[in-house]
Amino acid sequence: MAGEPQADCLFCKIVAGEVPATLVRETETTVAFRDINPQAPTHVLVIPRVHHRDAATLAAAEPQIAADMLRETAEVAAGEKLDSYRVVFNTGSGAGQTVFHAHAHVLGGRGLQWPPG
Ligand code: IU
Repeated sequence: MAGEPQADCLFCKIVAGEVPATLVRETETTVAFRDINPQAPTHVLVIPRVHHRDAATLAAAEPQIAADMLRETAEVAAGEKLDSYRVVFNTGSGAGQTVFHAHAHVLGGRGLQWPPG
């Protein structure tokens, strides 16, 4: 069921503490941790505790938690002392989404090109 933990979801396991992650921040509704394969000096993922396949699905089903996730990206950036940073929601495999639990990438600490690849 939407929102319920999924047994085969890596990020649900991180939320449950069953898979280790380097945590950066936690709130009642979100968890932020360092990406295992960082693409910038700061590369943190902010995820909702509830399971939805992507950020759009989360926003449609639980908009307050989507807002919490977005607010947390700014808290992460402030905590990392980033003046400039990028927030990315890869949505769908064609856009590079590989983990189908909603997440925001927070990237910073180097110059970022536009348009992205
Ligand atoms: P994507 O937008 O779905 O591609 O992002 C998934 C991210 O999860 C990706 O950047 C991976 O490096 C990251 N990740 C992780 O941090 N820890 C893991 O155990 C696995 C993936 I698998």
